[in-house]
Amino acid sequence: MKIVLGHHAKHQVVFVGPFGVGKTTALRAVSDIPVASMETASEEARGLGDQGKTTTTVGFDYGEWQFPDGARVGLFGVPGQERFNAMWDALLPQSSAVVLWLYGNRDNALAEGHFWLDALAARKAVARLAVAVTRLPADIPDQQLDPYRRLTARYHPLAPVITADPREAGSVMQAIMVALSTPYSPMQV
Ligand SMILES: Nc1nc2c(ncn2[C@@H]2O[C@H](COP(=O)(O)OP(=O)(O)OP(=O)(O)O)[C@@H](O)[C@H]2O)c(=O)[nH]1
Ligand SMILES: [Mg+2]
Repeated sequence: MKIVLGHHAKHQVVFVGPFGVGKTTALRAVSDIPVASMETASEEARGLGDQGKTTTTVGFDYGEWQFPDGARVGLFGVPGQERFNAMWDALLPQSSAVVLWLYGNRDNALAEGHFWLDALAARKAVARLAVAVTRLPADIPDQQLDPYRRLTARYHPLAPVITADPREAGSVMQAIMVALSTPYSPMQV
């Protein structure tokens, strides 16, 4: 039996963002290997999913996807709940890129964005970043993303902000590709 220690993916993309936004869903939508998830039942999660989310990530999710140039991409999903932030410390410093998933339909969405961008900047980890805003209609006027763009630019002047649906593979692939092709910029605190 061939024993492989560690993963062999060339890039490592980490999905971060608030509780229940869709990090695990997004990873499952695109992974071409069975996803390993460390989840547990959660009563608090129940109100968050459209189909009744009943679990929350307490460790991390791992999946893989193949970039169009053939390179393997390792995908990690971290817990959205801050009490499990040891996983953020473990995974962010070695990431090649980060996709920050945010809610597009919550009053506190920008405050959540602020919190997460601070968390990324504090770990000085991010070379490449994309922000993916969920739960918005596909035909939304582009300028509705401007508040997210202004916020993001304060931390990473080159990071793109897009709309994406974590349930749609094409949408998640786009978010990953955009994150990996963002020019390098250290996060500004
Ligand atoms: N209506 C709607 N539901 C969505 C959308 N994106 C995700 N969901 C649902 O929201 C839930 C997200 O759950 P998870 O993928 O477990 O979220 P998570 O970010 O991994 O959560 P934690 O790991 O607990 O922080 C799922 O039930 C998805 O089906 C969206 O764009 N629209
Ligand atoms: Mg999760």
